[in-house]
Amino acid sequence: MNASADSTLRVVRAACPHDCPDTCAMQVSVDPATERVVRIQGRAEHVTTHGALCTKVSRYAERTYHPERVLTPLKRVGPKGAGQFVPVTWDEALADIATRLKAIAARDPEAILPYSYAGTMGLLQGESMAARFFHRLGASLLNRTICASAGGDALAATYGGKVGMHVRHFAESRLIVIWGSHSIASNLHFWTFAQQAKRAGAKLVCIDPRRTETADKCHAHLQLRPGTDGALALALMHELIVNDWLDQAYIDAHVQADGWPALRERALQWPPERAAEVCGLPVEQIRDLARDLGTTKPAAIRLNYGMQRVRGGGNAVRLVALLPCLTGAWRHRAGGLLLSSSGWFGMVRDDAARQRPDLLAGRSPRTINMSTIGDDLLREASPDFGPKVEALIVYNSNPVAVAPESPKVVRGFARDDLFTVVLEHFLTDTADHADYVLPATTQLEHLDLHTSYGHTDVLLNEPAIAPLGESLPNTEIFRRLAAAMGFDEPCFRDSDEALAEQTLRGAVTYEALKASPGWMSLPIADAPFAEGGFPTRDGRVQIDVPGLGLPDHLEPHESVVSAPALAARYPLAMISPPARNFLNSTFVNVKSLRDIESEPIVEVHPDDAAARGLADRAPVRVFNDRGSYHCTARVSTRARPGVVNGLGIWWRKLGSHGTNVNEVTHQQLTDIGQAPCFYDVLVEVEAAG
Ligand SMILES: Nc1nc2c(c(=O)[nH]1)N[C@H]1C(S)=C(S)[C@@H](COP(=O)(O)OP(=O)(O)OC[C@H]3O[C@@H](n4cnc5c(=O)[nH]c(N)nc54)[C@H](O)[C@@H]3O)O[C@H]1N2
Ligand SMILES: Nc1nc2c(c(=O)[nH]1)N[C@H]1C(S)=C(S)[C@@H](COP(=O)(O)OP(=O)(O)OC[C@H]3O[C@@H](n4cnc5c(=O)[nH]c(N)nc54)[C@H](O)[C@@H]3O)O[C@H]1N2
Ligand SMILES: [Mo]
Repeated sequence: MNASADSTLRVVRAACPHDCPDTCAMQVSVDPATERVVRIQGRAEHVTTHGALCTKVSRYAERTYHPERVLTPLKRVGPKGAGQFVPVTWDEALADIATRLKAIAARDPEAILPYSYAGTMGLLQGESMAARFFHRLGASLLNRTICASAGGDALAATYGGKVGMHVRHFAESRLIVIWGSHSIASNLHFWTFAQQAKRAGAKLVCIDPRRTETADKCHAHLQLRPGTDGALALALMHELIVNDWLDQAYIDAHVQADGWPALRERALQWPPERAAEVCGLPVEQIRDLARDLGTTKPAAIRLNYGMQRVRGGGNAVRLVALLPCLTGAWRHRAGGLLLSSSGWFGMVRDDAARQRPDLLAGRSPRTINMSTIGDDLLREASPDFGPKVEALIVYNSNPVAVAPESPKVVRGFARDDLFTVVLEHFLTDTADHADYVLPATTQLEHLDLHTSYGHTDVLLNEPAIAPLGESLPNTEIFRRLAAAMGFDEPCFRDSDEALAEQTLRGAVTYEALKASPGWMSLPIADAPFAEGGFPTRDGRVQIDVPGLGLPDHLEPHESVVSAPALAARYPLAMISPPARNFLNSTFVNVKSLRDIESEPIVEVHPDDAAARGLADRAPVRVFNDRGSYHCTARVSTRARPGVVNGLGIWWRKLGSHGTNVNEVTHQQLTDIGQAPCFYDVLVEVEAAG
């Protein structure tokens, strides 16, 4: 882009890197006299961004220029976890790391484990050079399940891919069901379209155990018991069937023919009275929602990942995803469902060229599930497990804060016989446990390409400024590590530009993207499934799936129904959705944002607080057999009776008593996708001195 007309500032095309469905198009203004970023704004012409950024990212420069940025390689000098380091040169750090990794790899490369998630969603600074490095090494593979694999795999099992409605068409819906999403906090740019629809007369319904600010602004709020969405979906199907609100022609043409009769029988066992009991909802609310879904056109569901962090999360997503197929809502472009749009990008992404799985050269290393890192770091070698984990290389993630059952994660990271390297911007709880911390660049300092899981545009992020201090892009750190290890394949010398060229193909190439305003849209029909054509083998929506069977409601792992003895000791269900001004554990150390959140809190319903003698704003301890989380009680009807909301995800060291909400979560997995069950937890709360 050219310098803007009214000033001497240099304006650079950028993309928000964060793990959020919105993936905003941004422009970064740099003062050429000082080479400092002075402003970050949303691009007005980008349809979903429409010129607006969230509070967090409009302060991204505060994060980049934060006085506590790690700007040189650091070597640990104190005990693990103490955060005591001295600066070292890149040469010294890389040589020592390579020596340690070579010694382990000579015994067994699978004793080395990468650990990464979506600190940046960038295709280059995520899994590109890093993936090549670990493939060439033959390190253990990581199953990246921590967020979305229950719902994502369930959606793919049903529709054939992670595909759905265009987010912009929600503006034309007459009914919007916001299901397991606090959109104002975590999908703000969808909320804009929902508000447009509301102003045009649409009805908005929220399904969430917490009375969020989003729920406050909807016409109806079904405040169900956590982990009971599958039961609700079955009762909705029951009503669609008995009231003849099905679109039989759509079902006959586009729904798996031998799956529907069996599911129909199952749904007929779920009259609204039964679901009302299981979900803890008034039966009228279920009937009303069924009537709305069955009789309003176009009707759209914004499903989100909040409802799949429970044992039955995968099955529940399958059931919810079937609803718009039974009513034929897909016939209209403003009808249907959106959980994720990430599957559409397969048409332009060449992941094999970017990640080079061929470098495994016939080896098939074991896979470790990132969601059980607490247990897996504490495991000894065994025939089932393979070698003990001896080295861990962490990038784009803060597992000590975000992984479930953190007392075990901390013990694992504190192991003296574990060699840990962390690529980071800051000394997070995880970096504090590293042998080496390597300084990484932020989004303002590196090149990247972005796809999205909430819209269907590919975005370009050009570096606005040079790397601060001695920081380097993840790609360059892995390039240098590869050289230090003696990996001499030419692909380890590919520049970021070359990686960008190799990553895209077909309708969106890097060349074309560079010539664009900063984003390009995928060619996808307005109403993609109006005439069926789901990306399944036969083009039909799948109900009875090999290996999964028919979808059903599953009780949570930890509930009064499934675990009555445990519930007698720990009677409160706990969910831990994000605090609005943090992005998972990112931004907790940005003071202006932390000041808005003020302190770690747990919301407790007035009845539950009274029963325990808890006063509003009193210090409390949230606990179970796994750990104890110290925070402040907010006595509030934002919590449902019997459910407490521990808003996440604080850095342990910035929280109370060095704890956060993952002290009490567990490592049991979901029904589909081997994901964590962060919102399927029993606890007790007591006043703390
Ligand atoms: N501000 C902000 N935005 C974010 C994030 C953030 O940390 N902060 N995180 C980003 C990431 S990584 C993700 S994955 C997405 C997450 O965003 P979402 O997919 O929307 O998921 P959550 O925020 O986990 O939960 C959304 C809502 O689901 C509710 N919920 C909890 N349990 C249940 C249940 O059993 N049933 C139902 N129906 N609802 C339930 C929660 O109370 C919460 O209000 O947001 C992204 N955007
Ligand atoms: N109790 C509870 N726990 C949860 C959740 C919950 O709702 N409740 N949500 C879960 C979900 S949905 C998710 S997605 C996970 C998120 O877990 P993570 O993916 O670990 O996300 P963050 O906590 O944001 O940590 C990302 C880190 O990456 C770093 N980073 C960012 N960009 C770069 C870069 O370019 N290079 C390098 N080297 N580092 C970078 C940031 O500084 C930050 O410390 O947490 C999960 N944990
Ligand atoms: Mo996530």
